[in-house]
Amino acid sequence: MIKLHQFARTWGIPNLSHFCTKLETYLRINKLPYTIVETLPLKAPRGKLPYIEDGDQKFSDSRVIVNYLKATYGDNDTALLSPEQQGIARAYERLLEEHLYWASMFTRWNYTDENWQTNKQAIFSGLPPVARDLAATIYRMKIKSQIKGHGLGRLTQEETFQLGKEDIESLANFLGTKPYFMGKSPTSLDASAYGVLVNTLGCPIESPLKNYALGKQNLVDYCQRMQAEFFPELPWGGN
Ligand SMILES: N[C@@H](CCC(=O)N[C@@H](CS)C(=O)NCC(=O)O)C(=O)O
Repeated sequence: MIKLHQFARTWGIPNLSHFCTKLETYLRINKLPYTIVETLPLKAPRGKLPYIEDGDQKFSDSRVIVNYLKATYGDNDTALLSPEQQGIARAYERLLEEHLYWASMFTRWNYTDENWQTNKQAIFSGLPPVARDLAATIYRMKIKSQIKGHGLGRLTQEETFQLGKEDIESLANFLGTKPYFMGKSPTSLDASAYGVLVNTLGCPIESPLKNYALGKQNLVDYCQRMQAEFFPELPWGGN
């Protein structure tokens, strides 16, 4: 059976990591059995979570993992979507994972002290006190430098939130009244979308980005529906 290595559950959502939530949602949408191994990124093959073990093989990076799972266990997206729709889905996946994700990371690692404490507690509380503070300080420096490396971290807060809000508006407009992002059936875009959106509007990290997303009722309803359908054991807390 597939072993999914990811952060421990917290905040009443599948995972505090956008990408761990994405991958677990993908597994559930596609009814692929798995077990969870709770861990931290230090132990991951590329230093990032999630990663999986399948038999004696290890795969890391959710995009590489999803490609492997599609090639090995079947690709519902290709069956459900035209080439044009596949192109649109890919573009939105990248918007979520390569842009909105970084604005969301900014709110956790480099915005208010309150958010930082919430984030730190959720990720590092399992470690002994000295190791916890040291690991948190080192990781904070590392992630801040990643956000800067991406480019978003070089903008002002106002500019960062404005760009994140543009992503959210585009997502809300594209979803419209559809049940899933690509129509009547869930696809891998929904795994990405729910992973990033629930980690923006459904977690206890406060910011103008969260407030803006909470103002898009179709996105809130979507996250609630996705969680009820694929994670029925996690009642919606709406943090
Ligand atoms: N592109 C990767 C991104 C994974 C990622 O950034 N994971 C974060 C948690 S959300 C992580 O483990 N970060 C630790 C680090 O960068 O040191 C994927 O799709 O899996």
